[in-house]
Amino acid sequence: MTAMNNPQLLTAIKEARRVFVCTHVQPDGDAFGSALALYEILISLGKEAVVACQDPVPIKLRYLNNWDKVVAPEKVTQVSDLSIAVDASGVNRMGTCADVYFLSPCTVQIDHHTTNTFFAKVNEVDATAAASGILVTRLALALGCTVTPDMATCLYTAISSDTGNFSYGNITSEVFQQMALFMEAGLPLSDTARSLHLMQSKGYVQLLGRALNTLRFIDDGRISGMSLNLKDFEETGALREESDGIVNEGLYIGGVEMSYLATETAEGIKFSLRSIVSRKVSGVASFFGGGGHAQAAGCLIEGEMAPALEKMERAMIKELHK
Ligand SMILES: [Mn+2]
Repeated sequence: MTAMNNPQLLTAIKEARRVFVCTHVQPDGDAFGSALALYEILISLGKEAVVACQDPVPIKLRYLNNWDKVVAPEKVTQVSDLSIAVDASGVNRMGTCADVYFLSPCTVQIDHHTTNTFFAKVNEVDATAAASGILVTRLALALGCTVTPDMATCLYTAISSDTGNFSYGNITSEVFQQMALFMEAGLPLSDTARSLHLMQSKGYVQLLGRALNTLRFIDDGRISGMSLNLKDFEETGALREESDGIVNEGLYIGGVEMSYLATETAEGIKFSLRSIVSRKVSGVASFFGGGGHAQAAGCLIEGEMAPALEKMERAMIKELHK
């Protein structure tokens, strides 16, 4: 199995006494799965560690061990010898964690986004990796850490989240080699898979109902779109994070190659974009100043819903006919 080959990073960890770990805003399974696995690795090595995120841990991910130890960056008062960012492609993705991150004399990052800006002193960036969790597992192997059941649960969550439960085009044999390691470590697979992939909150199902009522097909059904307004959140009491994943429902329809979910926010209309493997939405997202992966990306378009939808649909049609 591949271990991490980055002497600078391994030395930085070995020499550090106290480590600040942070991840990106609007955190997902890869963000917290990777960050909390890293936290446990550092603790097992006898380090002091703190995990921070600008945004709270999504309710869905509160089965991860130590999720309740995650703090907001403004609560971090002590300066660490080392800062490690995971799954954050750029400084802006860290949000308010960036203020604390750069206080440390040494900065490291572990990430797999093609759009990474190499903002740290030591950059462990591998865009061929399906998840940051893959890189954290490689790190655990390089450090000779014993993978515990809790660590395996975090790392499985990271990798399963970013691979669409092992179904996207970014899968390699390494993914399954690591999965074998997690199973040997005692990963409670079916319980974790149920929490991560099958269970939905009431808020999600209520928002899904409202989003489906707006479902529209564009370009002979090759593109699908849905939208949610502020009142959908107000009237259901659903949280913003509970709309995560709704965009996938639009993609899993016969004939659809790309989908979007438009969500009204105070800043403008937020778009989540998805595509099947033979199509790309990363270009559409970056056209509007956003970013992400080839098949899963996002961006914000300022202004009202109707003109934003029009702009997005035009850009998606253009992408489809390239
Ligand atoms: Mn990721």
